[in-house]
Amino acid sequence: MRRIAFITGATSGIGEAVAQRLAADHFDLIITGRRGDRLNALAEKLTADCGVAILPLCFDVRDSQQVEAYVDGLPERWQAVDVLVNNAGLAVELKPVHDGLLDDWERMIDTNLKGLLYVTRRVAPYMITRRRGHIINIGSIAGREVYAGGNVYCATKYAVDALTKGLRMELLPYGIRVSQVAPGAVATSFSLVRFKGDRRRADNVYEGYEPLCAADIADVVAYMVGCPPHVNIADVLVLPAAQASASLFEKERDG
Ligand code: NDP
Ligand code: 8X3
Repeated sequence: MRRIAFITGATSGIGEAVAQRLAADHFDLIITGRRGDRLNALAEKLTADCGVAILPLCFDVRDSQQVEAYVDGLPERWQAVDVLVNNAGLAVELKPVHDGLLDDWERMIDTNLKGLLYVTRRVAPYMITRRRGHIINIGSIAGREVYAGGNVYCATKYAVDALTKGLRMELLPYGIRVSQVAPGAVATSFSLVRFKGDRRRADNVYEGYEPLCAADIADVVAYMVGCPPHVNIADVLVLPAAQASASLFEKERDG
C-alpha cells in the first residue's frame, strides 16, 4: 500500500515540485489548487510518469465550506493521509501599512493563515484516528525576520511559525509529526503574483544571484518525510547561498 500525501497549492512552484518529487518517491497524491486545468494536467503527467494514483481537488483554501466539503468528502481510500503539505500561499504587494490596500491584506491573511487552518482542521482528524501522520507547513524567512513593505505577509508567516509550534504540541499525543520548512528566495511565480503580473519587478527579485529553485525545497520535504518514524526534522531554514537575511543578498554588479 503506497503512502498518501495531500499537497495544497500544487498548480505551480514549490507545491508542484513537491508533488513531482513525492510521486517519484511512490506516494499517491491528493493535489489541490484553484486552477483545475493545471491540476488535471499535473495529475495526468504524474500518473503516466510515476504510475501513482492522483486525486486532483480544485478548491480555494480561503473558502472554509469548500475545504470542509472536499476534505470530509474524501473517498475512504483517500482518507488515510500520511503527509499534509500546507503550501498554498502568496504575498500581495510590497507597501507600507499606511499605504496598503485592505483587499491585499485580506488575500494574504485568508490564504496563508486561515486557509492553512481550515485545511489542517479537516485533515488532522484523519491522522488522529490512525495515530500517525506528518504535517509540513511551508513558512518563510519572512516568518523569522520582517522587512519594510513585508509587514502583513511577514505577519502571516510568523503566524505559520506559531501554528507549527502549537500543532506540534497538540498532536504529540497522537504520534503526528509537525514540521516547518522556511525558504528564502525561490524562483517561482511568487514575485509575479506579489507584483500583480508586473514581470519587470518580479524578475528583478531574482537578478544578479542564483535563487533557490522549487525542486530544492521539494528535496528538503522529501528528506523530512523519508526520515524514520522516531525522527522529526522540526524546522528548516533554507536559503540561497547568496542570501544571508531577508534583505541581504550578494548580487553581481554590472561593470
Ligand atoms: P507560486 O505562486 O508558484 O505557487 C503558489 C501556489 O499556491 C499555487 O499553486 C496556487 O494555486 C496556490 N494558492 C494560492 N492561493 C490559493 C488559494 N486561495 N487557494 C488554493 N490555492 C492557492 O508560489 P510558491 O510556490 O513560491 O509559493 C508556495 C509557498 O511558498 C507559499 O506559501 C509562499 O508563501 C511560500 N514561500 C515562497 C518563497 C519564494 O521565494 N517563492 C519563499 C518562502 C516561502 P492556484 O493559483 O491554482 O490556486
Ligand atoms: C518569500 C520570501 O523574502 O520575499 O516568503 O518574503 S520573501
